[in-house]
Amino acid sequence: RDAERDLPEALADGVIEVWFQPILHVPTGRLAGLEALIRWKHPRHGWVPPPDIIAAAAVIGLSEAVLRYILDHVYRMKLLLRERGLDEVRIAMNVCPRELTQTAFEKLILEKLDAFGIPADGLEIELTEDTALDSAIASERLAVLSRAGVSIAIDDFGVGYSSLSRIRQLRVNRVKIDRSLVTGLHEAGDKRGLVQAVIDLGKALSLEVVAEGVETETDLIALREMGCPFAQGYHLGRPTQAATVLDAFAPPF
Ligand code: G
Ligand code: G
Ligand code: MN
Ligand code: NA
Repeated sequence: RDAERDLPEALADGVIEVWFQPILHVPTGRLAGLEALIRWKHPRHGWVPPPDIIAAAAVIGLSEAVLRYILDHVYRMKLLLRERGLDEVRIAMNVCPRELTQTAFEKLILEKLDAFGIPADGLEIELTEDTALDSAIASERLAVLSRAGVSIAIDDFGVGYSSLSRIRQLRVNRVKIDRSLVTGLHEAGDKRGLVQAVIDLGKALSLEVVAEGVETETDLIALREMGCPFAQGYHLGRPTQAATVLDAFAPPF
């Protein structure tokens, strides 16, 4: 496939970008975090879906190179946030099961945290699927990161396989409620019950809860009433380039 053939050059030329989407603290509306999302606009085929980029990298043996690339962008953004007094804004990056088992990703992450002088709790790992977390090697690697202080989040929570015992075993700090349960929340009674249950679960287990897929003000108001601590979605900010996010949330003074 073209994506595979053109990936090395796209990495070398910096054509691949890392964009960021804001995560807001619901009670105050303040910026609490950013989710890093890889973006590649191929000159002929247009936007390449992120999972295809990750899969292409694995096929041609560039998984580690892509991970390093994303980490460099994430850590550079952390430094920019620090310059603007936003040290407490945590950056989350997505990690899929294959990355967990096939690359020495915990070493890479910790090495680079050190090199950039960034505290481990400034970074979060979003586990995009939990299927491979059965593997001992994946949980051991996550445990290494967790012990170092890196935050662990379960993505797409509520539609996957994550059990409560798994959450404890993996030392999860945060759950992100899947957007299919959140979008249109105000008009659907059943969704509201599920979302409220996760919010309450978070309080009971000291887990941070993020509602994803907040697309309207009415959904945001409903979440605020329900006591949801964090939210993310197009209504609060779309994924954009680093400079755009900084202009919106951390303007120079
Ligand atoms: O950003 P977008 O909506 O196109 O993302 C589609 C999917 O790709 C999401 O599930 C997201 O978690 C995943 N994704 C985005 N960026 C990355 C990345 O850098 N690494 C991994 N493993 N997945 C990513
Ligand atoms: O699977 P994951 O949650 O990592 O997917 C993240 C992707 O979801 C982001 O890259 C973004 O493109 C998409 N996304 C973020 N907010 C919204 C939203 O409010 N609505 C929709 N439809 N997609 C969103
Ligand atoms: Mn995610
Ligand atoms: Na998600």
